[in-house]
Amino acid sequence: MQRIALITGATSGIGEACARKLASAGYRLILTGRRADRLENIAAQLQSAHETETLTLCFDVQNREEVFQAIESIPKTWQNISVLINNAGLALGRDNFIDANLNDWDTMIKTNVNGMMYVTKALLPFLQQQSGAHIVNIGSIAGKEVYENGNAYCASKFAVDALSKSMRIDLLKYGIKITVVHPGAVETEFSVVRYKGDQQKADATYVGFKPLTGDDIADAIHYAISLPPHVCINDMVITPAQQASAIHFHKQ
Ligand code: NDP
Ligand code: 8X3
Repeated sequence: MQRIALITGATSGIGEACARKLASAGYRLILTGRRADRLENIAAQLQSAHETETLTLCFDVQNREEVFQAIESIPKTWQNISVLINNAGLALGRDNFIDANLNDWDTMIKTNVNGMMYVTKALLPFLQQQSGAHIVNIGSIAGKEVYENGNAYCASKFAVDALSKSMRIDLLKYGIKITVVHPGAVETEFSVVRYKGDQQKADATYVGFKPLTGDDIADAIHYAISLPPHVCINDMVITPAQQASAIHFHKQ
């Protein structure tokens, strides 16, 4: 039987790459994000490339009611979800604590932390029914090390790390595997969002080294969710070969 995976933040970057990877591996996909047009485009592309069956759900992970309504609306034929990829997330700004914008802080915490918790909580009744269910959370190297001006983004990703450990313990008796993936620099729309549309600043992030791509992360996730039932990768930190920590790069 085809496995069903639900991917949050499938409209771009790592989430979209996961959708393409899992489509090529024969999954049925529930794709979520706020941009409905992008979801429909990607679904159409996957249908024509791999005959992938998709269900698209448009909601904001920050909004508890929207999350629960969307997930409760999943039709019966789509409820056998065995993989959840909690990927939706963002950074906003890179400001000193003293200058930081409070709305940016709220949005990061509400998206990266509350959003991940709401989606997971809403989906657990479905995941619990599946043997070998697997939750993959996208953390960050910023959730392993704090860097200057990283403040709330780092805190949100440290929370993803802590929640992943907590889920692994609480969900152990339900046989649900938890893997957390902590990428270093991946070239996606992440920096354009972080710098609020300043493309020059975004591009500068990746100058002098070869960043990861969404596909690199999707390949690692596919590996983790394809392992035999008795094997669980708990934690993966994946950086470009030219990156050794959140701030150490060998640029050329
Ligand atoms: P992108 O900006 O390319 O993609 C982010 C995705 O998250 C989009 O699909 C976006 O969809 C979705 N999203 C953001 N906010 C919300 C929301 N409120 N509700 C629903 N969906 C939302 O960035 P990446 O692919 O790089 O980021 C994916 C994850 O990887 C994030 O959690 C990020 O923190 C993490 N990460 C990224 C790294 C990088 O260097 N790129 C490194 C380490 C971690 P839409 O706008 O349509 O809602
Ligand atoms: C994204 C990586 O180092 O810009 O999570 O915070 S970093």
